[in-house]
Amino acid sequence: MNTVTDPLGPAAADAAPAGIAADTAAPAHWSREAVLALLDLPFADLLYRAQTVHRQHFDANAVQLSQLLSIKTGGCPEDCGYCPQAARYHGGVEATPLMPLSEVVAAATAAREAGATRFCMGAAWRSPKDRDIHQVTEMVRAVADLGLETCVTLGMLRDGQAERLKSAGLDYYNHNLDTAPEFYGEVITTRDYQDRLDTLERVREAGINVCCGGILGMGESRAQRAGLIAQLAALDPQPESVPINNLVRVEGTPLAAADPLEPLEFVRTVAAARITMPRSRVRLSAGREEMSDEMQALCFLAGANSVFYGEQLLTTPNPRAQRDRDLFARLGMSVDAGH
Ligand code: SAM
Ligand code: DTB
Ligand code: SF4
Repeated sequence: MNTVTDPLGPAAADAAPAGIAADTAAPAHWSREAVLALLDLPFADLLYRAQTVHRQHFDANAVQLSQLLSIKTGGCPEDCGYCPQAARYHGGVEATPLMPLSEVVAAATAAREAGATRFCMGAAWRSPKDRDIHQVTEMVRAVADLGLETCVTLGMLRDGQAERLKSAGLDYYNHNLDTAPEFYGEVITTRDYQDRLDTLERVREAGINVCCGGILGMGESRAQRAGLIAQLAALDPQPESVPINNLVRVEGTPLAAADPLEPLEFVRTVAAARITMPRSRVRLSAGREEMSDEMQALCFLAGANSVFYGEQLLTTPNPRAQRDRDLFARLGMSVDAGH
């Protein structure tokens, strides 16, 4: 089978490395074992396969840019072990009330001018109150009026709240599964996996696009990374956006001293996300500030085709826009409008 001389050329889609099924033979349902078998592949075989799948569904040289804004910061009652916004830890984040609409519009306007196409507003809530939803719907309308795609991440939703967001024109709701089910309780105890799945179901039923991913580098095993990817790929329909975060280790949080994930292991997991969710936007998310340009380039080769853009994530730093633009130029990548 290994007769293709240019593995990234157009013929690549016709051939797969020896012993690996072509994409057309990919299982409709990805078991955790099947995902683990991907993660266990020789690195070049895994990346070849991810890049092949990527090219079947996307322009491999284009990246979509989403910009984050924390509209309500800190003071959160939850105990997510990674999060600087949990009130019970001392993550150095000052709690602020919900941001006024005018400041949100100013930030979204600046994001659009810098080249972002999606604007994602995050709130440090366990779940929003109905009056919070009212204020967020005004933000969604105003951001949509600027011609940006809209995304919010507000925590768990109750019946009817997703519908109100949809009516305001919301395009995406971000709600992460974060890790494998059996590792979840090691990181978060104030809600369970089923709570997350229930909110995802409400979002889906309201007709909003789903943005759902996880965090790597929290001390999970490779098998547990496979468990996360298998859970994400089993969502039916699959999430339109899949953010893959590398843990930002924030002083004061329980995970501040977690061992950093080996960079190639992160790249492998991005490749597994691409192969198992071929039509999803796979977003290289938190943790880019500490990644080398070379590691990011490998993530794009593995099928990542979106990033969080702008110098701030929610409360922690992100690469400056100019560094990103320089990197995209060096890689010959263009910015695409996304979908
Ligand atoms: N409070 C809402 C919730 O948890 O669903 C929305 C905001 S929350 C900050 C959004 C996501 O950010 C979390 O689900 C988690 O995946 C990610 N996140 C938070 N802190 C992080 C960190 N230190 N490193 C990487 N990702 C992080
Ligand atoms: C996602 O998966 N990552 C983003 C977004 N969705 C909301 C958040 C990353 C937060 C990183 C830590 C911080 O800046 O507070
Ligand atoms: Fe609260 Fe969300 Fe942070 Fe968890 S991740 S502590 S729910 S803001």
